[in-house]
Amino acid sequence: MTKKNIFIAEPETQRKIYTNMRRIRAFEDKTTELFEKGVVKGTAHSYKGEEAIASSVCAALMDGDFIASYHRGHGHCIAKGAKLDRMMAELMGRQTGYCQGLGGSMHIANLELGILGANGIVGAAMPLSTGAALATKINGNKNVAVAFFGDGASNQGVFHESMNLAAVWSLPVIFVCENNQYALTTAYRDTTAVKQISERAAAYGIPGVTIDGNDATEVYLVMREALERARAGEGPTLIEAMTYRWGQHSLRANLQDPRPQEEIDDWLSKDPVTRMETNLLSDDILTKKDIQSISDSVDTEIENAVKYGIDSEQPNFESMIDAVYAPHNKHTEPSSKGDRVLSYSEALNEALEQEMAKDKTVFLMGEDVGTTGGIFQVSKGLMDQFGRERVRDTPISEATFVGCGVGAAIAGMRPVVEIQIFDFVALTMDMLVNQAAKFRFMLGGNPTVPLVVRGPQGGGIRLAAQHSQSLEAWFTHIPGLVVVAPSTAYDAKGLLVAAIRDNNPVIFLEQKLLYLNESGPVPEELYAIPLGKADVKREGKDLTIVATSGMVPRAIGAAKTLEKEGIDVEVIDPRTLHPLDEETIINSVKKTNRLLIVHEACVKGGFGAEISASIGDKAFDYLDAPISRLGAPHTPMPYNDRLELEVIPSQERIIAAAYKLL
Ligand SMILES: Cc1ncc(C[n+]2csc(CCOP(=O)(O)OP(=O)(O)O)c2C)c(N)n1
Ligand SMILES: [Mg+2]
Repeated sequence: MTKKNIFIAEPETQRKIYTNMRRIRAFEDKTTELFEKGVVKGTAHSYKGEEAIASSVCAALMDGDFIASYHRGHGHCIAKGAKLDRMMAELMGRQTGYCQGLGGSMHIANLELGILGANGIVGAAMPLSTGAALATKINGNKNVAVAFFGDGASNQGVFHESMNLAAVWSLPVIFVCENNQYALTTAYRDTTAVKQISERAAAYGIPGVTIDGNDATEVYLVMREALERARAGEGPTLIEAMTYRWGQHSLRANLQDPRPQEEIDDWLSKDPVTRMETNLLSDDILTKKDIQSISDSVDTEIENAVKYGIDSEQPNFESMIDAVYAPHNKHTEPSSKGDRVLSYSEALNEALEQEMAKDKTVFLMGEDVGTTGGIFQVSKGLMDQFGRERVRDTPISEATFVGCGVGAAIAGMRPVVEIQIFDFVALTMDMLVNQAAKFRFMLGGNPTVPLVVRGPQGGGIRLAAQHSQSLEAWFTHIPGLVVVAPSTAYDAKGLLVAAIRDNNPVIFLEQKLLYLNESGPVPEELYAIPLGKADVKREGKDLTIVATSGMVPRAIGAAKTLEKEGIDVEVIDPRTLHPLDEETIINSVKKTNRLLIVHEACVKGGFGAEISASIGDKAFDYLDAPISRLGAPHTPMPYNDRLELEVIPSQERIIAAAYKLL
């Protein structure tokens, strides 16, 4: 792409850009002052010196376009339309702030303004914007998404993965790298092999351009050209805007600033605000009087914003708790399961098919899910039925295609993303733990992230240590995530439908042996099972076994054997691990007075510890024996089949553990 100077920004647009630059500058100056006085706490990253980029990029956008921002995000938020009073209130941690005091400076954003969050995780804006761009593409509207990020972020894997994904799918996303030449204290020349970051675009077959980020007009014109391409369906552009931050990395500045004074002085002389002002005066777009009146109005706005923040209420504990999860839908189960039998995979497939037919916002992506239906065939036939737009084979880049799912969910879709084998989730933990789980909370409790991330976990088919883990405990520990693990075909369908309809990110875990061995009655009708409702798979009065996922059929098998010995076992499948139906377990323990918990994951730090502690707290008086846990020893999954059988709890070991309690 060439720098095209044939368009001239409309005077109105230039005035708007200039005014926003002044508002950002004044906001940053005031924030620094308030930080030094201890009124703004924690940390904040000043955008002073970089104002031209946000102001011009956002001035080129239209209604419905998205941006994603990062830790240096005040300027992006202001340029995208935020009010300074609610921003100040947020920086002061107040209830009236854009994030109700839950986000603060690093996360200041507002979804109603089309801001997909401001990220404290360097580089995360890129997959999120790519996802929002995918949402606009699937919806067929002409909106775009912009990712703002620094030079440091361009060394993250998600930078490369996002450019590749956006390029292969021709997504309307614009990557705006604000190259202020330092990442904290490290110069980009020392971390970046190419001379200019824009050169990297060539590797993904997209246009890349380096521009003067302190020249507001140039930023605007180049952005407009990139937008034209994006809106015409021609895909992403990488814009590298060279700039400089005037202050230290953050207001908390606890590291020495390594930048040479001559370099700082040189860049101070390239002040983007003064340059724009000079241009507007010489082009007769603004008079000195206009500039004075802009100054006066910005001063008043800042003064009012500070007063608004100081006068605002502190947030309260209850509204903080409400911000963690969107309310779950209420569902009722069918009165009868009928007599049509489906396998576990077929039941999941039917859930996807019926929800996709019913709701146009549901779409699928993952490795090999389209052409072949995934390695366990869960999405078999769905690409033929719903087309390539809604069933997408992804590159092997978990961090980015899951992040793309998060971005699409924030932007209004209901993505279902498959992790081919759940061990690979380790590559995308940031997107689940720091992004999906925290987005609603950090933005003050209004946005929703209706995302399902599903796939096979566990052992039993000799795939060894990196393809066999049971990782549910990782996710139950994270506030903001729902964790579901169905054990029957009936539950698989009803819970997947509930997961898709839920407004929270759901981790949906399918034990591999269940695909192969489980089948059972599944109603043809579309139904959803309430999240947080356990199922008593078998009633009994002598002992309660709480079993999860692949352990449920084994626990039922053990119960049948014990029945022959006159021992009456109740088997409970929680079905959802968060929210957990403690009540059903407590009621059972009140009846049987004995509790055995069985899961496939390692016992140590496993989810059984949580159930055990909770029942110990709430039903201790009803227990006639210590609570017992059965799971894997503290070892990765071995390849050898005899050893694999020893690691995964068998029916025989469940029986032995039951006898110990009786
Ligand atoms: C994944 C991650 N690694 C490290 C950090 C700590 N950190 C915060 S900002 C920063 C430098 C980022 O540099 P750059 O992307 O160039 O943005 P800039 O601060 O210069 O605007 C670092 C290392 C982080 N927040 N997230
Ligand atoms: Mg930087």
